[in-house]
Amino acid sequence: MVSSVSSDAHMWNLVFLQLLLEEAGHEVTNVGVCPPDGTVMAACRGADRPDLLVLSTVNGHGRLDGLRLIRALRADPELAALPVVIGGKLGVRGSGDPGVGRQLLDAGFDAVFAESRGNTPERMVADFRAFLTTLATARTATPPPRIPAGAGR
Ligand code: B12
Repeated sequence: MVSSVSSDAHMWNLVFLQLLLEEAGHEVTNVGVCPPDGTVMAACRGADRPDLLVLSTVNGHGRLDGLRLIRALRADPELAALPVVIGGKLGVRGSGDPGVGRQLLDAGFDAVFAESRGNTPERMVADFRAFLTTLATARTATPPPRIPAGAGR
């Protein structure tokens, strides 16, 4: 699932990520721009629960919006373990604020892809693809749930 954050009206970053994920063979729901936190959370619940929530934001308020949303997600028992990443231009300086990534990871994101002078979009995308591979490997490596002795007889 791909989504923006509540303050962010930029759309092409979402379209870009949707196409990137679809080209890699994933089915993608695009929640769209400026979604209230509750809309993102509702989209992730129940039968529609995604394997991964990818947040993208470029207006510079990603740190604030991202922190608020990840805290709400991690505080919700149903969504606390959902894999969630965030990426884009996360600070108002465009080139990135030092420390933003660490703060977002500490708050509960599984990965942060922040554009900065040393981290070009090309490199972010390469890192994101590597993350997807790691996530898929971890999922297939997880042993199936153990069936209690005597069950199903
Ligand atoms: C088009 C545009 C707009 C349009 C958006 C229209 C629309 N429907 O999308 C409009 C006019 C509405 C707009 C408004 C604003 N904008 Co504007 N906008 C742009 C612009 C020119 C292009 C954005 C774009 O479409 N890029 C194409 C997409 C495909 O690329 P991208 O967004 O850069 O994303 C890439 C990477 O960041 C990365 N990526 C992004 N997300 C993620 C997530 C993950 C997980 C990964 C791995 C990678 C990744 O991958 C993408 C492809 O490489 C940029 C400047 C620029 N040249 O980038 C400014 C820009 C993003 N805007 C900016 C600003 C400040 C604003 C406003 C606040 C301006 C204002 N004062 O009103 C408002 C904010 C409105 C809001 N509520 O969000 C700034 C943000 C600065 C910052 N972060 O420090 C920019 C960078 C301009 C600038 N240089 O100052 N904007």
